[in-house]
Amino acid sequence: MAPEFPPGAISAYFKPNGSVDPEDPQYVALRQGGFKDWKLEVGGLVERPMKLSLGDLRALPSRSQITRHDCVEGWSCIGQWKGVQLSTVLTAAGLKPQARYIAFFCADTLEETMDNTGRYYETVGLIDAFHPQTILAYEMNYEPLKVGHGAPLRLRVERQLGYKMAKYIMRIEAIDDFAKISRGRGGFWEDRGYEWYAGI
Ligand SMILES: Nc1nc2c(c(=O)[nH]1)N[C@H]1C(S)=C(S)[C@@H](COP(=O)(O)O)O[C@H]1N2
Ligand SMILES: [Mo]
Repeated sequence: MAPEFPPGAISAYFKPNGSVDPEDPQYVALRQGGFKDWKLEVGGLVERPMKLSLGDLRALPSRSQITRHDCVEGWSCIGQWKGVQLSTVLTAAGLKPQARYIAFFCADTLEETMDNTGRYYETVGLIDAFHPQTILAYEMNYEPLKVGHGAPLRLRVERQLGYKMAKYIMRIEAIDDFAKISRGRGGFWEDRGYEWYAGI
């Protein structure tokens, strides 16, 4: 387990990093509607593909944790996060036996590229996906997740570096291989040289 902290340890300021206000028109429309029409798509190598609203996610059992976020750039902040354990959603969807990774596809484009690989995405292995502290967070510091931190839903993978924790999640897919996604190294920053396994 990653260390957890008491409420008094929560950082007064938590730095928003990377994308902080996605411009994708579909995302902008959902944000303007207070994310009422947003739905998390769960698909790929699953028995029961699903679409879950924020209300659906909030109705599932939740986990709250106060943890330290470490960015590869060299800064850290402690925050409270609440959400649904990823394992709960994956168990509901039912992974097919070929599934080896979970991919997260995000609403934001960090870089305009010739080959359209600027969209943020991430992948984690099944051990991290089913870890008890791996949650799909809709709350931060006891408030609904703000846009700067990935509203309406972002991943927390507490034993890894910040870039694994995809913000603005639109779709989750169970996959057998990430070689065919984008530039093939398992994440936006991995495609630009960072390690796929970002364990702390
Ligand atoms: N979709 C998306 N997720 C992302 C990023 C991003 O730019 N876009 N940046 C990553 C990086 S490098 C870090 S450190 C954290 C920052 O989370 P924060 O904005 O809540 O501090 O989000 C990660 N997840
Ligand atoms: Mo980061």
